[in-house]
Amino acid sequence: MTALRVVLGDQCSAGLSALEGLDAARDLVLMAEVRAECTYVRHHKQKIALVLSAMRHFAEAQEGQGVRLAYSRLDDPANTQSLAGEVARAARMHGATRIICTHPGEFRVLADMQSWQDATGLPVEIREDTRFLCTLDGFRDWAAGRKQLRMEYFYRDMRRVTGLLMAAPDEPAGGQWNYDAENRAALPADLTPPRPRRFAPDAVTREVIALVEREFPDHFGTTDRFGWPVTAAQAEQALEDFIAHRLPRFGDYQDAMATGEATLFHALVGAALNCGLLQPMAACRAAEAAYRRGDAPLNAVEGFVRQILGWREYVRGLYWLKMPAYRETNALEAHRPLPWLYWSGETSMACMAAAIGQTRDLAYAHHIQRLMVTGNFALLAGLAPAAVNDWYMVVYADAYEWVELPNVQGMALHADGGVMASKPYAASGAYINRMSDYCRGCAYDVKRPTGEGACPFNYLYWDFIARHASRFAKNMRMAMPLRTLAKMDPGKVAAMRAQAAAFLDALEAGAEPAPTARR
Ligand code: FAD
Ligand code: DLZ
Ligand code: SF4
Repeated sequence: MTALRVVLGDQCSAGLSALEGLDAARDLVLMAEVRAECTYVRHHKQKIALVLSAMRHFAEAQEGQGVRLAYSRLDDPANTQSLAGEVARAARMHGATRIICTHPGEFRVLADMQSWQDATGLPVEIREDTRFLCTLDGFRDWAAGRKQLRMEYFYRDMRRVTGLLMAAPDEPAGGQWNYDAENRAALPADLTPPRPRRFAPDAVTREVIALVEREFPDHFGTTDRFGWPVTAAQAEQALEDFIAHRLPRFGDYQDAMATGEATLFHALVGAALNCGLLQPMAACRAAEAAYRRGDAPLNAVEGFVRQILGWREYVRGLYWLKMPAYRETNALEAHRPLPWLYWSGETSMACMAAAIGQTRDLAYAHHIQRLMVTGNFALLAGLAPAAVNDWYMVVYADAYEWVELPNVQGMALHADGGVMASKPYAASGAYINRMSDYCRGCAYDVKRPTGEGACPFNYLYWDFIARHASRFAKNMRMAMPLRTLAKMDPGKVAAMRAQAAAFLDALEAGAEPAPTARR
């Protein structure tokens, strides 16, 4: 009996369920670099380099422990360049009698995996992905019979179940479940966030980067500033660096943005978590330990734990609960194509240029840039969800559909009609001005609602509210902007709406109208 144990590129974890009970003398672990996974969306070059480097390092570590490995390199002429092809080839070549996998992160890959039994004639066992803290059945049970699937209540249950940041079985540490209200400060001018630790590419990563530049030269992004952790040991160091230097202020400045500051006090651990180099419970426990030692305040630690124990688990549960229909939702009937500036970064909007520019260079933008800059623009402009999802899947090193789709479809675009968020995260330029210094260096004037040099986020915001006024009429949380709109001079509203249409039509035609001098 030879079990072929399949480890995917985002499953580089020693404790992976597919490896449980491995018989080192008989079993074989298959890892396959394949073109199909590198191109089903045209991932950022750094993402491909990260995944392939993590795979090669993981394979080397497994071999070091005496595990028999079948490893398909991307440039091996015999490589069939698909997961199904490589599974069938390895099963045949090594006389496998069964196949063992861990549940994948994407619906598309699960469907593929479910076809391997027929394709190979071998039994295929798909095991639960135990790296997540809530099982898929556990999430289904939680969701069953609820009218609303709000993250906050899921998160509280997860705190109770795991005991993370709990003073007693039903008593959260500090007496409050959520310190979000304390996490909304802008970055003071005299505070420079510490530079996050980055990892210079070793020989394996350099080889992979050369491969990526050769095989995928047209993919988005640059590899010059590649600094991602590519082993579990490096991921652990990245986490330690965050806990020691940025966690204490993570809470205060979680929503802040600043020119030239790509990371601020964020953890920069999403990419390592999502490809399996770092375990979510280890990250939460390390943050909790910093709180218990008195090294980090509760608003910071609770904020961080909420992102991982709450949001990360919640979006994964929601994805598997709602797919495949979730991907097709378009509640706001948004149909505009993605403007070219999302790829070029060439725009007079300083906030958009900053978010897209660093995304190209680092395959990273922090949450508020993703949600309130590029996401907010896409929402206000009525960009088609499919095109926006495609962009987010391409551009970030941490992008996998199970986490990308709910964040884009549910959180940023409100395309799911409110399953995830009770109101759209729509904001005018005033929000960006409050939370960042971008507007100070922008060619547009954030104080102007309309007319020459007006900030596009302003007229696009009111156009959005007016466009969806009847849809939002029953939503109590939208009452305030609707009241403000009703009190506005109809001539001003008409001017903003006309300017929004002209701006978007010009973007669609490929040219952003010149902002004209403001100062
Ligand atoms: P931190 O802000 O330091 O947070 C710590 C960790 O918490 C993250 O690494 C992540 O694992 C988790 N986390 C935080 N927020 C979320 C969230 N909303 N959903 C799930 N996990 C969360 N995250 C991805 O991992 N992959 C994506 O493809 C992705 N796409 C996004 C698209 C949009 C439009 C938005 C609004 C958010 C998206 N996020 C995504 C969530 C979040 O922005 C990133 O997890 C975060 O920016 C990663 O950087 P970090 O490690 O510095 O995170
Ligand atoms: C993202 C990715 C990339 C770029 N390449 C590979 C690969 O060559 N081989 C592989 O097994 N996995 C890869 N992955 C990760 C898969 O796409 C991932 O398993 C799915 O996105 C499901 O989460
Ligand atoms: Fe962005 Fe408007 Fe501010 Fe310019 S003025 S940075 S476009 S919010």
